[in-house]
Formats: sequence, C-alpha cells, structure tokens
Amino acid sequence: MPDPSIIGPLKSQPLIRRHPANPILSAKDAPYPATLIFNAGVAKYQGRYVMIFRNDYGDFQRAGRFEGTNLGLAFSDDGLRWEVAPKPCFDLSGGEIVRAYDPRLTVLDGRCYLCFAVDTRHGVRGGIAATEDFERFEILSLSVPDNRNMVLFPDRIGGKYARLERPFPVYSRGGRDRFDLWFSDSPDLRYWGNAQLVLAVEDVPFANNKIGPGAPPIRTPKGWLTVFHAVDLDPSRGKNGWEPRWQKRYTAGLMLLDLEEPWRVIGLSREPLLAPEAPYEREGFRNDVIFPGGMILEDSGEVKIYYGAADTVEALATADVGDLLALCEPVELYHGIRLG
Ligand code: BMA
Repeated sequence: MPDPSIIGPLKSQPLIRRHPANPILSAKDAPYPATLIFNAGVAKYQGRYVMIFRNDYGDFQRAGRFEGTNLGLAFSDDGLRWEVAPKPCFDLSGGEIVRAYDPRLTVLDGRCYLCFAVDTRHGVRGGIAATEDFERFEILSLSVPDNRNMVLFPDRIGGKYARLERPFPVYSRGGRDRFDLWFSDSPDLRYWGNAQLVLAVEDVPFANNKIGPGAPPIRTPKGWLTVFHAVDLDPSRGKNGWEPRWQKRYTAGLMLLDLEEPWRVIGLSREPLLAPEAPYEREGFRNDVIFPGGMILEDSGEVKIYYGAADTVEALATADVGDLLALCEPVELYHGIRLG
C-alpha cells in the first residue's frame, strides 16, 4: 500500500518567475576559497542591495566533509548583479562555536541586523547581531539550544522587536523531525519572550517533516507577507546529491500574518510557492532544496525572493505582491496559549 504521508510531485505556482540569469551567485564569484555559496540574506541598505551568504569551503568530494563555513558579503545596485567583497565578513568558529551559517538580514531604525544559526558543541543556537558597516558585528543575543532560522520583522510591533524562529522540540514531537514555526518578541533584542506557536507542520499540506521561517516578513496593508521553508521526507529517495543519503525535499511556502498579532496566520497558500524544478534546484550538494532567506518589496509592487538552491548556489525569483497576496487563502490559525 502506498504510504499516505508521502507528498508526491509538487509544482511551483505559475505567478512566480525564476530569473533567467539564475543562479545569481555561486562559488566562482568569490575571490577566496568557496565551494558552496547559498542560503543568503538580502536587504536594501543605504541605497544599495546587500547580501550576506553562506560559504561552505573545502573539497567535500575528496575529504568527505567541508573544511569550514564562513559568511561572505556582496553588494549590488540592481539586486541581480553582485560584487563580492574581498573577504568573508563573519566567521564565528573556535572553542565552543563550530560555525555560523544561514544568515538573514533585516533593516530596522537605520541599522542592519543579521540573524544566523550557530552550531556549538552543546547544540544549535539562533543568534542576532547588529552592524552598520558589515565589518563590526555586535552580537546581541544567542538563544538556548536547539533553535535556528530566526528572522526579524522590519518594524517593532506593539512597541516590541519581533521575530519568527524554529526550535527543535525532539522530545515532545516523538524523537524525530517534526518541527514548527514560532514567534517571540523582545524589548531590546536581547531578552526574548511571549513565545507563540504560529504554524505547525500539520497545517502545511506539502510538508510531512518540518517547517521553518524563510525570509524576514514584508509589510503589506493586508498583513505581514512571508515565505517559509517546508520539508517533506520520502525514504525511497536514498542517495540524492553528493551525500550518501538525502531523502528530504525543501520547498518554499507562503503565508500572511496579522499586522498587530503576527502569531495569527490569516492567509496560507495550500500549495508551495516554489518547488524544485530548475536544474540548479534539482541537483547539487543536496538535491531538491529551495531555501528562501531574502524577500524585498520594490516600489513597483515587484517582490524579489532570494533563495539557496540545492545547497549549492543562490537564486532569485520574482512575483507581483498582489498575486502573492491573492495566493494566500484566508485562514484563521491561532495555536497560542493566552498569556497574562
Ligand atoms: C537545513 C539547514 C540548511 C540547509 C537545509 C537543506 O537543516 O542545514 O542550511 O539548506 O537543511 O540541506
């Protein structure tokens, strides 16, 4: 009997356009050792586009693992053609910290904030740092393990800083991947509380494994529009990419959150916005991975969505903000436990 939890083929929505120049950034563009350049955060800051990307370097195919991971920096005038800075800008490793990766960028009150994941010797942590020059980063907070995929909202909500995040509750979710997307807020970006469950795996028809925040949300008159990643597992996939076993597929989903109470989901696309179809999404270090990390709303109404493809390169897709809003079917999801 076919396993009913297997998701089967998935297609991208026709309203989203992959940029013909994809991939827009890859290892060949870096003036330093680079093997996989992917999972970037992108923002508009001081009149130009800025990108911080993940770079895994070293000869994996020969050594069976990478030498290390750092975060590279790139600038662009049009959001499409990028110039990579001469050196990586962020390299947290040594001692307790193994590496920082999967950056996201948010501009708030004239400062640029970097959210990142940190592998430590005692678990995965989510970090937030502030910068003005992309040389000095002030680390403001690191979560307790296990948490990652943090994204900061670009405004305070009810006077507080707000973020989406994805803890890994292994014990309570049956000892396997079954991870959901959460909200928390903070008076100062250091102390986080008011935790609320936003979206559960079982809310997403094209996920059977885990979900997580993608790009920092964008404000629209109808609500906070945001992409998330959704993972489905199919044990029949076996070897799929460079790794000996890779049975997952990552797609990008789309949802709309209430402007004042962003832990309430008020719109959700029943189908993925982007599913792996292009060759650079289908084949790489890990096949069939779309991992969105940046979303920019232009004055024209165009939305640029930046995503890592196959854990190997960075790609860009665009859509009209009205079309994206129309794709979110009205829903009323509130999983919260009222506090106070
Ligand atoms: C997640 C993270 C991401 C990666 C994705 C797909 O768990 O490690 O960095 O893109 O898996 O491999």
